[in-house]
Amino acid sequence: MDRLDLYNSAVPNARQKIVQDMRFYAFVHFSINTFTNKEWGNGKENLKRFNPKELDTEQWCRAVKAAEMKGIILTAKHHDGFCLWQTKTTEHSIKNTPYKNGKGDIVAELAAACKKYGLKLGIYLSPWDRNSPCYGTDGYMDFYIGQLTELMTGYGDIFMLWLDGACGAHLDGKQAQVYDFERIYKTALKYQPNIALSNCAPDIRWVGNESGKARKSEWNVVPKFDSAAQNIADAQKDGDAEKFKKRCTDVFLDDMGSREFLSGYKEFVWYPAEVDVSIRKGWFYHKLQDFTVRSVDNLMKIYYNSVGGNSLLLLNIPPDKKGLFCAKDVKRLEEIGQWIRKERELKISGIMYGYDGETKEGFGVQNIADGKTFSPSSAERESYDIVLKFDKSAIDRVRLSENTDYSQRIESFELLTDLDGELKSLYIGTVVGFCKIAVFERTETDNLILRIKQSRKEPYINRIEVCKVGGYVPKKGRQVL
Ligand code: FUL
Repeated sequence: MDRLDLYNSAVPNARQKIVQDMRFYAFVHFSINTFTNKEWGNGKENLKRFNPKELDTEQWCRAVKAAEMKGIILTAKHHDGFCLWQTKTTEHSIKNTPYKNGKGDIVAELAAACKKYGLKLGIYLSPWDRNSPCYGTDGYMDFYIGQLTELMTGYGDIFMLWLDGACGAHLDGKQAQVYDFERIYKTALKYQPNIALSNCAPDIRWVGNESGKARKSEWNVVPKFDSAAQNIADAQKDGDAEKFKKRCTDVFLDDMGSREFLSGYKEFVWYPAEVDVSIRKGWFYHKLQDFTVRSVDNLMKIYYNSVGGNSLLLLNIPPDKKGLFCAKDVKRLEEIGQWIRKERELKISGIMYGYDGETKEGFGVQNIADGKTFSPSSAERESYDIVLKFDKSAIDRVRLSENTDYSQRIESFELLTDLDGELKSLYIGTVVGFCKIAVFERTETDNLILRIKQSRKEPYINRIEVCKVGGYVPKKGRQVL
């Protein structure tokens, strides 16, 4: 096996593929912090304050669906240790609040609403727990696994377990916990075989910031770093940002997967990036931050940068004290959803010609978009051209995907068009992966050439969609050559 075959042998597992197909999903930070106006609670809060009188998980689902997101991850327990479900593991839970006279269960309410609206449910269960007396002792893992088991067995299918690495045990004068991550993963997978493990976990990689930025070239095939999860968690323990950066250089590197970078390593894994960001300044709701709700342009820029740049997008919307998403946030979600849907409707049909110029039967533009894979008739060559012909239209974007069962192979590509015998370059790109959206200058034409200039052996494309103008163009999001 040569080096390129070795890289190409890293492919997504079934659980990663489910999330890759979802691409865009929501985070909901809701807890006692919502009522105390904090981002990090200390675990000593008076639970009588928790009483979301109009809580409506269906309202959350409608808004999330309107934005074309495919699931919701709920903070079942944040760092303060307060549990939103009827747990047997602690008294620090919803049963000791006035909400529904202690009989409420917000995980159950959200699970039912997600089912009704066709959304997937994910769970955030903070490893760091500022309330549990056993945190930092040998007994804590049993306690945590007990909570995880309740959540994994009582609420139907869970698509993702989100393991936050944040920890400030020193703030409470406590010993930092050494987590048994293997045990956590095993427990989750035992009850939820389709669950993807994210953040301090092996399936989905934290992109390395919370501001909505993916790298210019986001690779899925990266070196197998040693116990990355524990590294991240350990590094966050003492809250020293510089130390944190040094200890988990892997998630902060600009280049995690180019051919040059990979040449220094021996083992490789499929590890797609997830961009987590809040629609507002904080992760939790604070009235004073109502003015910080991101603009449509900012959200669409994040969308094109992440979903359009081979990454997953996890967008947080925090409910207020009533237990509802605010009108402003709901409006934004509707607006971005409209743009996302509109782009899909602008897809042009036409005929596709293969690398050797021949028309591939059954591989019209439509068909390739339906998930069939276009593979080359002859293996290795200098560059691979695919030509699309369609009725003359003004176009300004192309949506591409590789069939990731063959790994992520494309390293460099260009979009061109033949204008009366003259080739005009429209876009110059690097990676494609499971989703690339290339937005370029409006051009009137009846053809498009996808030229794959460098790839790790022959590329396997399963989507080329040319779109007419009319889709969203972020202020700084169009490549002008
Ligand atoms: C961080 C946490 O400390 C924040 O409160 C939030 O949950 C964010 C998603 O992750 O590490």
